[in-house]
Amino acid sequence: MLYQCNSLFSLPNVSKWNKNSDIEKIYYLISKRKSFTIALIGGSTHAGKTCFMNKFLNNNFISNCPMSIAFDIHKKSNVIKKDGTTVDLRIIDISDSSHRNTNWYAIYGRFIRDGIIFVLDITDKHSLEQLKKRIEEVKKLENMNFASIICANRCDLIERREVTTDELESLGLEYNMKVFETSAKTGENVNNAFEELIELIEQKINK
Ligand SMILES: Nc1nc2c(ncn2[C@@H]2O[C@H](COP(=O)(O)OP(=O)(O)OP(=O)(O)O)[C@@H](O)[C@H]2O)c(=O)[nH]1
Ligand SMILES: [Mg+2]
Repeated sequence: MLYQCNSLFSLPNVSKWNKNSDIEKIYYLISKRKSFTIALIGGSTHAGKTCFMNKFLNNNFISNCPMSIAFDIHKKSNVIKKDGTTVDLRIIDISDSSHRNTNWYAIYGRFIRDGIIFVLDITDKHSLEQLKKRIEEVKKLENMNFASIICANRCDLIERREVTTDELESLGLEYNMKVFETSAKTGENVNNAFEELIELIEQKINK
């Protein structure tokens, strides 16, 4: 039983355990277990949010991904952080169609907890403009204490690129966010983006 728990929770410092009973050890592990909720918000339909998330979760690419409806919630346990410890993630994939409801935040805002990945489509200029609007909407929230990054997705489609590196740099500066050029197809920067966001969330929490 305890052996199973060790492997499930994989906490590094076992010397700190209360040695009274196995049950206490299990409670200790559970209390130390971290879980973050991350929302994916896009600048346009087909920006690649679902594919991006799927690459991170399952390391595969869906070439004919159906358009999302409303939202999906996915979970990934024991994600290894830069420091070698682990965290559980809940990822909320909010479909682009959700934003057509002008009151989208009232519906989906409660899902936005610890972090946001704003995703734009590098092959569509409109996606950049639209993403700025989304960021502005989120910024208006009274309790905007989320860590956030921007992912400029579809960077493998070099010949179709409409958003330049300079525009991405200005976007990052304007909103004070790190920008990653990502590809849900090749996997470029997908894990790096999640790793970075986890680190930013922890920095906010420990402030
Ligand atoms: N080449 C390439 N194609 C991608 C990439 N990401 C997504 N796609 C393609 O774009 C299509 C749409 O991607 P989705 O992940 O469904 O887009 P979405 O942002 O979830 O769209 P909504 O669900 O409508 O909000 C997919 O069918 C993929 O084929 C990428 O990084 N590179
Ligand atoms: Mg989707």
